[in-house]
Amino acid sequence: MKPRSPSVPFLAAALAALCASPACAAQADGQAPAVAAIRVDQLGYLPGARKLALVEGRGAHVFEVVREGDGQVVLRGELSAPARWEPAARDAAVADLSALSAPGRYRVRVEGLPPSDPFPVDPQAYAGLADAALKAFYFNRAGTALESRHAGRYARAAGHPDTKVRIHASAASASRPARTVVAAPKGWYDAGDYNKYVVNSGITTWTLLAAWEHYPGFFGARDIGIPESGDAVPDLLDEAWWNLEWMLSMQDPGDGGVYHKLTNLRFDGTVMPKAATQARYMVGKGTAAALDFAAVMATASRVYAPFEAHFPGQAARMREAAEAAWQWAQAHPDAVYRQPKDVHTGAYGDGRFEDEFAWAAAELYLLTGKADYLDAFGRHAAAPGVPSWADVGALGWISLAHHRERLPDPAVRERVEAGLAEVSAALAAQWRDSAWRLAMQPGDFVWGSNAVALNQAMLLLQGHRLTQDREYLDAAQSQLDYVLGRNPLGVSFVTGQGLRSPMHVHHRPSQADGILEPVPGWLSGGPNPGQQDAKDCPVRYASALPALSWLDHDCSYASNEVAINWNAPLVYVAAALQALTPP
Ligand code: G3I
Ligand code: 9MR
Repeated sequence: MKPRSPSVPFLAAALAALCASPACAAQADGQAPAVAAIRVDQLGYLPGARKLALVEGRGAHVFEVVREGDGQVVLRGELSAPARWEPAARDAAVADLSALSAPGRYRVRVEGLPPSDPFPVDPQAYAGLADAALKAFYFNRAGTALESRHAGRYARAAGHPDTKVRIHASAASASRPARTVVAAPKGWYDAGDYNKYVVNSGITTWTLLAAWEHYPGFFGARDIGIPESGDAVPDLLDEAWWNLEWMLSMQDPGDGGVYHKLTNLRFDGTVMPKAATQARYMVGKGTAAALDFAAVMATASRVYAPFEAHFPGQAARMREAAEAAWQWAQAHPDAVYRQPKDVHTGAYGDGRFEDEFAWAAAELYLLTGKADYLDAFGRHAAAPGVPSWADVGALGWISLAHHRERLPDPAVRERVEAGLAEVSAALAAQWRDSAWRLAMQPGDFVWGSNAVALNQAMLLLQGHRLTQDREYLDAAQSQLDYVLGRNPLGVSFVTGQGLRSPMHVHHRPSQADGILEPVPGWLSGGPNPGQQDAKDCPVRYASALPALSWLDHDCSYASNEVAINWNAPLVYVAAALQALTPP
């Protein structure tokens, strides 16, 4: 066990003792007293960005921005009228600092409140964040040692070779009966646990490939220090390839079906990968896994085709794999994954497949140009919504919009553009109307809520890319600001990034490696009033309110775990803002 830094409940108690000033107000849920503060993005802002700070409480009318070092006031302005933000039951006013564009370090000051944290204005404000968030995937590579020249003090021995994986009874087929031994090495560990799940890998890998497709100028120039850095391929594609190779081995060559997951029967203890030696199984086969696999392989076949010299034969291999999985899904359109009685790891169970059909159809159309696939998209697609592992419909819309010149006629093109524009406009309206300037609604604070904020940002960015409307970019910026400290907890939710970041994420390597600081670059799941882990936690959450229900304790898998599908939109959004914000 590593020593604990002050956890949220501890801080709350310490702050309660100070709670005599006008800046201090009892919180509506009566549990934790709150000290009002000025909340900023702890990583700062790009010079040309819309820069919003949040001033908690009522009573203040004006703000000023002071330069660190010489104490010069460089900007003065009026605050918006304070309004209630229900997810935290707090009042807040907005300070618009956008006129501040000279690189430097600043603080916001408002009478009656402590000055804000210092924050930079920096033309590279999020480049290091995008690198760290992508490097986190390397740190979660299964089946390989992490060498100190790439992993620094987080170097570790290899674990989970996955060269002898048993077919579980739930996944048995004629050519691969139960207990057959197969190999499926590599891939990324899903999260704080050491299992590998096709459904969650699907949206994750696609989101990284989309980041590359949309912002090649940004990613083409990055060196994140992985073993493949310096080869002829961008690091992002090298990193994603580690997972694609594993995914390919999740397909049953006998019938084209795809195993749902490669897993232990029970979660590992809190140990390093090498010490986690339970038997591994291929569990289940289902429609969601097959279609997510088909969509990712079709996307990857398209994306890796220009790198044929480096990955000979792989684009063709992935195309065949994608079409075989699609065929399997046609024959098994409602194979719901059901967790077998003896399996206790993550379920990623989903009973509705229209979104998976639509997504796979869109990617297969873009790859093959076959009209049947576009017809299938038309039949299955519903209006796009904020993506999550269980709702992948929007991903197909985004790919079609990016490649809209390949759509056969203007009517289809218009439908795709209008669908994305509509959801972006709805999210922008939520952002505009929110006291916290955040599209998040109370119901969005679910398990992995920080990724909901970032997936909303990803959709807003599609609106911006389609219409060039500046408001969508500004709204996406606000979503990232929220994750990086402009939130009522005052925490930058990415390990190692910002002034106060999570120290006790639910992530087995971070818990077991004996190093005080967690593995860097990981997004904490975020506030989740579901508190499904309360029974496993020795300390209580400080608040039940949606935006405050977060625990920086390694017990908290429901609010403070890390996961690949949450980090992928962080990579996407950090890179997008870096690439799209005008200077
Ligand atoms: O489907 C219902 C929906 O109808 C309802 O409105 C909503 C209200 O909260 O709940 C929805 O179900 C939720 C489900 O996710 C789908 O979003 C459950 O409450 C919620 O408990 C469930 O959480 C999932 C969690 O596993 C538990 O199964 C998370 O989304 C998912 O990210 C998380 O994933 C785990 C893996 O299983 C194992 N590896 C770590 C990973 C991250 O924690
Ligand atoms: O460590 C597990 C984490 O990765 C999962 O997201 C979570 C929910 O499925 O479960 C965690 O494992 C816990 C288990 O569900 C209940 N007993 C305690 C385990 C970890 O502390």
